[in-house]
Amino acid sequence: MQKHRIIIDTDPGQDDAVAILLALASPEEIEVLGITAVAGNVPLALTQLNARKVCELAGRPDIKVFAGCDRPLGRPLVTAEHVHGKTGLDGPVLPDPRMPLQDQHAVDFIIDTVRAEPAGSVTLCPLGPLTNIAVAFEKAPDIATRLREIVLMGGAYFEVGNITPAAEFNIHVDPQAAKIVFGSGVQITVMPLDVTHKALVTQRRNEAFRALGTRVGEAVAQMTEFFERYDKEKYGSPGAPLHDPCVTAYLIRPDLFTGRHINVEIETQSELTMGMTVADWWRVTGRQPNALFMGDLDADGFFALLTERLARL
Ligand SMILES: [Ca+2]
Repeated sequence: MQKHRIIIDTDPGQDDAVAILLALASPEEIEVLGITAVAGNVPLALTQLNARKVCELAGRPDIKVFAGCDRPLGRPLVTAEHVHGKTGLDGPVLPDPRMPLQDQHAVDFIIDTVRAEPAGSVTLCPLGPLTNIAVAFEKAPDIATRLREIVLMGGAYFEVGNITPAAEFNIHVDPQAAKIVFGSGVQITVMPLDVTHKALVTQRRNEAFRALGTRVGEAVAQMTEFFERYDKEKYGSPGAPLHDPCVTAYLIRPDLFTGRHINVEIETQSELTMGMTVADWWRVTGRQPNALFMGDLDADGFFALLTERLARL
């Protein structure tokens, strides 16, 4: 398999943190070219800080972290402290990072990197609202054809929504950006709630993180314990859904996931359904497929991979 050379675009977020840790623990399959932060779960000042805390937790202060857009394209920022806590990374107490934030804007880093690397070699992995990616496409339309692919967490079909009855958080926060990305012509793989709500940290899976006996294992156990309170109460589920790690796990073990190549359009007009991913799962329209929309995963295989990889850090 050709190694994935990725830019992680993120709004940490406990599940973002685990996604980043999984990528940094998997150098055979994944090379992280940089991490770009965006406003989402919490404001940008916290997401860029949290991204650096996670790199240091992984023992990788050499990773370059960039701050990007601090608000969606055409709407006020919606955040999710009710899920992630005040810091966005509540649970473990992680020290303030000593590694610097890069001076360059995240959008310019994305553009420069995609232009500088060989065509077809860079994959974007958005784990938050798609603002940075859309702004990069608007500013530099040439980069879309140079990407290998985009693998993102966002949207829902059968699970419909989590931030509103009709929309998933990442897409709802910046639907205009999502529309640009889904219309970009780039090969897109989507990890919607339909998949991520099956990646649940049960008691047994949480204990496996803690049993690693490492600082990373303990931190991930504490993050998922904090994160699960919300979903347990809301859905009555047995634990926290690890949304974003589905993206990085897919790069390592695509065989754990199944989905359909279908058309996905983004609702940007209706306030009632703003940010809904209108996914043509049953192929009832003649619209051209533009995304590999995942529907299922092997949850036990996913957690076995995650635990095995986190043990390396
Ligand atoms: Ca996220």
